[in-house]
Amino acid sequence: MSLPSDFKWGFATAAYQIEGAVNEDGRGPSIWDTFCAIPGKIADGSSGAVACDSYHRTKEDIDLLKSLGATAYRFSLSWSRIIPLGGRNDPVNQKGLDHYVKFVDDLLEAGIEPFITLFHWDLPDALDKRYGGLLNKEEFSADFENYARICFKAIPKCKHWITFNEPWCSSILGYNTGYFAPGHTSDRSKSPVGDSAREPWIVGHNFLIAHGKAVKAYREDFKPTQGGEIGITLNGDATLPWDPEDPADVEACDRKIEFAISWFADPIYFGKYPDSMRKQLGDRLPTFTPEEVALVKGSNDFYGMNHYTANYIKHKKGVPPEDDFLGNLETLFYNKNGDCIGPETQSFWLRPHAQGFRDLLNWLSKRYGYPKIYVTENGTSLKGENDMSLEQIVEDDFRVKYFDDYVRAMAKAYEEDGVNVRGYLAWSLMDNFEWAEGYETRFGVTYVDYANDQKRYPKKSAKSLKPLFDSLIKKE
Ligand code: NCW
Repeated sequence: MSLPSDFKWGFATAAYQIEGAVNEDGRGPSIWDTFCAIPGKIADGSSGAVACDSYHRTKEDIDLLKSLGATAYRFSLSWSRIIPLGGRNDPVNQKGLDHYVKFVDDLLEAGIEPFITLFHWDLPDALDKRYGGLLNKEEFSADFENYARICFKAIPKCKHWITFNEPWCSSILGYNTGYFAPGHTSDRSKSPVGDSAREPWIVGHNFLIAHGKAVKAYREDFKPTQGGEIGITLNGDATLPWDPEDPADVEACDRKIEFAISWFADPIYFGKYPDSMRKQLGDRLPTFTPEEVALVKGSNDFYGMNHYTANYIKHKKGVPPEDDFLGNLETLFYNKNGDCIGPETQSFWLRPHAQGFRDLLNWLSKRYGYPKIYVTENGTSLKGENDMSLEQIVEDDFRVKYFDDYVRAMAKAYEEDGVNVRGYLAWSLMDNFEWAEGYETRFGVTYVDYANDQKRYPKKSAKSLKPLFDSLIKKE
């Protein structure tokens, strides 16, 4: 079992989850600032207003990364720090941009390669209010391209760009279930525009067009001189049939992945949506114009994979409701024989099952022709961690085992299955604002004491990754 000699590994975070300083140096509000202010939306009533205070602690964070041996760090830029009102005719906030330029310089000086995510869910609020934000294809994609160009130009030293993080989450959780910002649901008493049978598919389409435009801009105007690479990060769970003897359940396993991953990846690799989605959604799923196909098809230099969990899949009989987004199936943690997929965590959607990681790496590789893959997120929360003493928290053997199992499954996929995986970023460098779950769920390899000046305490898992990767990465 091994990994290639140029394999990069490290940790990942996102701006709104760690930075805090939401009113400083000219930053404008994002849809998450607005969403957090609505009572009942965040489990503990919190927000990212202070978070880990990373905006003020860049040196401390880089020292931490260095001490853990990381060779790469994935973080996101806050669009509303760089362009507070978001749009292509709105002013650029030089202070916000300079913050990231310096951060990248400091990372490189520490020998850590930056992987920059341009968008990790925190759309400038002004764009949502001005023209409906992600729902407006022409405006959103033009504004995103403009924002991306400003970042490419200002940060030529970054060689790995990710356009969007998990567009599935922004589309489905933001425009169907209402669990994430901007919180649209079908319930028109709660959302004036809410139409969860259509909006998520429109938003997904608009992400693809905006991705295509940013990639085209990068390839034409920046890549020739900067020599970097660009891709998108998609999330998706591994699937196992609830009843392996039932062909309908077996078929539903692929459909589940198609509705999560291929929704975005098929247009990027093949120029069209999956047949299973078209069949169920009909004309509620937008169609690509020939110009859009040309823009989107072939627009990944690498595939960014976020992966956490697996599910047993049971086909549902009958016609699915119009607002179904899973593909007419149920996701379960137990199968027909009562076997459990994996132990509980603090996240209702996450149960470790490392073999699923290897299986999904293979599924993606076969479908998309063995693309270069960066695992841009992988990690776990831990049941009850928030209620433990500090002494117990830092002894996070559960998380150590999670990383050990998952990283070894990935190394097997590379060595034995020919999967072209080239990097791994563990989620997350530190505990942070876990969106609708607030601060109650901790994903960090570093404990953050929010009540005491955001002091950081590396857990056992933080220190477990360097020896693990040292033992797996081939020496030159
Ligand atoms: S919440 C979420 N996550 C976590 C988050 O911290 C990170 O920013 C994201 O990239 C860890 O990785 C991603 N994913 C959303 C999962 C929610 C699933 C809900 C399904 C309901 C149908």
